[in-house]
Amino acid sequence: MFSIVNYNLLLDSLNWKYTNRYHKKLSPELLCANNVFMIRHILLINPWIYDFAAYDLWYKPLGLLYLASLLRQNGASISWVDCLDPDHPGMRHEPDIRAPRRHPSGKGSYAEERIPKPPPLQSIPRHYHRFGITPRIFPDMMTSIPRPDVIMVTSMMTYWYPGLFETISHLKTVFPGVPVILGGNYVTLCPEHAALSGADFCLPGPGEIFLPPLLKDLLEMDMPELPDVGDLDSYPYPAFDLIRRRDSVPILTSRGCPYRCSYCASHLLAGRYRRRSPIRVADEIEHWHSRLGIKNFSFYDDALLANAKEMAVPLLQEIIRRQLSVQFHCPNGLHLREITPELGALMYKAGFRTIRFGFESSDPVRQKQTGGKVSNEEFSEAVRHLRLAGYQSQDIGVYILCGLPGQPADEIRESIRYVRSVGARPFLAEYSPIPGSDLWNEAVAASPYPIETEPLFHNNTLLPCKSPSLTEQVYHDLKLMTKRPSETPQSEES
Ligand code: B12
Ligand code: SF4
Repeated sequence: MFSIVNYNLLLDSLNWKYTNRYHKKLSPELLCANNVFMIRHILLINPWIYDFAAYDLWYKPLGLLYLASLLRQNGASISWVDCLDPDHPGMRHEPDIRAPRRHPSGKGSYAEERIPKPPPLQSIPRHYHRFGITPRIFPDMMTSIPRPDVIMVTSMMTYWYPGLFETISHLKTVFPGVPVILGGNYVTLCPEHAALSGADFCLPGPGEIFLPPLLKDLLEMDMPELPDVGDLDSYPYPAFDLIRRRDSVPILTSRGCPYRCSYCASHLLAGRYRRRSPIRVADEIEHWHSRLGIKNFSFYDDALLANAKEMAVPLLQEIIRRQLSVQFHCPNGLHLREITPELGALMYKAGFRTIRFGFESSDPVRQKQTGGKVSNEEFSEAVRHLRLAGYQSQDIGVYILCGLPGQPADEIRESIRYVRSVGARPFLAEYSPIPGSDLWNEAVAASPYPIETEPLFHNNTLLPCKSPSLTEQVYHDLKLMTKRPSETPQSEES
């Protein structure tokens, strides 16, 4: 049997920190009692978001849905609770909560309720909300769920942890004694803080690697049917049948990222960069399209267009060849450097509707410091190709980082001007400091907030590392500047 001690060694060797408050309480009786049941019943939970603002940009808890498939593949029975569910029938009995407004493409608002700010955020002059279902309907939802053998909770943004803690506290009331395993990005990025969550196990890193030995230890559950983490084609499709609202499906063609930008934590999250076969990705898209009638897909890749000849180009050719009438959305920044006339045309023809690119800054020094993803020349070339392919300026969204440590407001202003002059549409991406990223120490030094000990201050709404020149008023003006109608690119002026 894989013991807890070996398990700790495995995690240590991979540099992922692990906390376990539960194993001390495990008794042989508990293990025996659990052994009586051959089918393990596992409850999976997507927790609430607590934040100043939140908007659903084609968001689905993809990691947890992948884990659901793997657990099913190994004989577990799954119950699913999504605290963000915009269509939960119980919410009809909550007349004071406005129904979420949804867009047919799959984005939209969540139900929301104003709640008191956590003490560290008291001085921030903004309202704070819980997004998703109300806790009032939570106990009722749970009555239809048989007592699980184990509960698994996912996490995303580090600064969303209050919603997570609340979820775990409710679970502990409804199902006392059932072990709760917490995983996901927050746990990987803030393992020490996650130990305060009330979960019995905090498991960083990809669940498919670390869950099987834990479930073996905890429940004597064997998971012989596991994917090869080096071969993404061996993964089953995520369990989308568990999701009530099937208006869009997120797709991952790869895990990890071949780049290393200074402000990003990708290298800590998904391991080494690896890709699926483009034909298998097209098969998955066709599967959801024909099985569930899905027309809208969002890509969650860190670097969808990297090595385009090996993934994006053959994938889009295949989508076009199969005549799939679908639309794609890329709220996560794409790589401008990869855009050729051929790729731009394929994206347009295959149905790429929401396109956002990571540009970050027009300042060449900043470009170099942050990772050298794209130069100004490459950027204007890429925009030219996209416009020739049929995209209008308004369609070509370009992220500009705002609030980096030591970044003067003038640099952001100049970047907005530059993006508009080239014929694209600027979007501000407010910087969120991420533990473990190369920029972290600089962020800690620049921030007036204790970002090392309090993840609430990673919230990009606070612009937690902004330089003194980026005042409230200046930020407001910059935001307005991004909203002006787009300009004709200089090259097209007669
Ligand atoms: C898709 C995505 C988005 C989407 C959708 C998010 C949304 N809320 O609507 C969009 C583009 C909108 C977005 C926006 C932003 N994002 Co974002 N995003 C991602 C991204 C690329 C992918 C997440 C994902 O689904 N991955 C794929 C699945 C398979 O992985 P997973 O969920 O992590 O699951 C695996 C493990 O975590 C684990 N696991 C998961 N659950 C569980 C549960 C248990 C029990 C166990 C054991 C294991 C486990 O196993 C799973 C399978 O391997 C991540 C980067 C990344 N690589 O994770 C950034 C990331 C989460 N985003 C980040 C940031 C900075 C942002 C923005 C602030 C950017 C900005 N400046 O505007 C905004 C904030 C928006 C907001 N308030 O919602 C940061 C995190 C910041 C933080 N402090 O936490 C990340 C990590 C990227 C980075 N730069 O490093 N984002
Ligand atoms: S910002 Fe994007 S390109 Fe840069 S390392 Fe992160 S995921 Fe990769």
